[in-house]
Amino acid sequence: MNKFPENFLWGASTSAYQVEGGWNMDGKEASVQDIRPPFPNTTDFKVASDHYNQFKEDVRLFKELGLKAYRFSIAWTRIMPHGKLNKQGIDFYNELINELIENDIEPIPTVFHFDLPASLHENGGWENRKTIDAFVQYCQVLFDHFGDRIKYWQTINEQNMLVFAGKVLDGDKSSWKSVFQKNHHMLVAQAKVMKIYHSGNFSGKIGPAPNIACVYPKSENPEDMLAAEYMSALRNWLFLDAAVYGVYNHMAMRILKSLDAVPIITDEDRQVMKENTADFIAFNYYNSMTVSAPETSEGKTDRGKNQQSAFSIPGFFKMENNQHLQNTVFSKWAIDPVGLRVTANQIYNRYNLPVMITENGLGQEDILTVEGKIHDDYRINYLKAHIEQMSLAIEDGVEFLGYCPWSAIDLISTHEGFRKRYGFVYVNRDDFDLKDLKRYKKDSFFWYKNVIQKNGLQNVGE
Ligand code: BGP
Repeated sequence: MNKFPENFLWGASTSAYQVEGGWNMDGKEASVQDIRPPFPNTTDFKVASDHYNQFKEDVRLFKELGLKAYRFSIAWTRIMPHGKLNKQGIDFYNELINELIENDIEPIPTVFHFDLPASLHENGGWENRKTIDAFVQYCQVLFDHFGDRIKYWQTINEQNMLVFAGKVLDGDKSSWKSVFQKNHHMLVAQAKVMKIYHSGNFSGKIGPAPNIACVYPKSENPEDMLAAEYMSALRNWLFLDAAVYGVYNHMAMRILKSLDAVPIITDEDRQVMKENTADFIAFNYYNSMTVSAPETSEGKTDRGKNQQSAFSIPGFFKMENNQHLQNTVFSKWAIDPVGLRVTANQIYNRYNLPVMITENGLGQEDILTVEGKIHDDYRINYLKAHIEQMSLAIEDGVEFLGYCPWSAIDLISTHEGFRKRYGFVYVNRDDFDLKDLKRYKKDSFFWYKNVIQKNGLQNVGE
């Protein structure tokens, strides 16, 4: 059980708005996350884990954990507040990147993770084509300032979930028609950014970071299989086919037609997408989906409840529970480590590009004992089972670059507050009491450190 390449990037993940805090410090503009009301019984993102102020201490902990990579996101609102370059924003990420490199940790940035600048949002956000230009301009600044040190860039985090679960992720409740137009603009923006990256003098790779989940048919009924293929086309392949082949997936397009949601696509858009494609695929994996064929093509369509929940499209597929799988405590997401192996193989089959897992993890409430310990064996079990399946996928032949579970340190969940924790490092605060924000190492910290040291699970002794 030790099938990991020598240079495998054992890492961990965060995103800017969920971990940094400092929401209006040093010239930062508010993002959509800062201006929306918090969910009931949760906190806002204004302080988060205070990583903006404590990043040096955090990187020291990441070093102690043995991380070979740290996947984080850059806040657009720090770099280009109101469209103007902000030196303090550049300085912050320069310092973070340099600190990581000095500690032998590969910095793996995502350029956009759910935190659109409020000023762009007020001008129509992604529905406005001008946001494409703003994004390209912002990314050019990133490449110019950090491109000399970055080997792996990710464009947009979970673009597919912004489409299907926007209500929860960035407050977007718009119609299918409008959301697929936004989606199209993001795809064009991504292609343009890959273009400027590839035409610059950079030696790194760039790729998308969608949330990909294999979809099972509820039964062996061929109609259920067809339903699963439709959901996969819409939820998964639409986004990766666009990023890797530069085209719209035909089955997804069939669904968009039936939803009256086909976007306006210009000839120039088609060309830029076709000519500028990804070098590798980062993907987030938390769970799998199960669907059946709907009895009727009538009924209400709804965008997903949250990013890991299934959804139904009348006439194409209907969400189902999978009786073979257990669910997480929060949100009842199906826990499916084998699904990770299936998903990784499906991606590699279709695209034949190296892959990296940029999120995978278990959100649960943790208890800090009086001795300052956190016994999170549930998290260890979850991660261990997924790492096992990843090693089997590598044995199958999938070219894996790395694994960055969510999350390096406790941070705020997208919609379930601070009490839903994912980190290897505990942050001492609650939803409404900031306490001392002190860091504690969880049991999973010591366990993962051992996995990294051994380059896999062999001899770890669990
Ligand atoms: C992914 C997002 C992350 C993260 C994670 C866990 O979809 O990319 O930002 O939050 O899900 O989800 P949650 O925070 O809802 O528990």
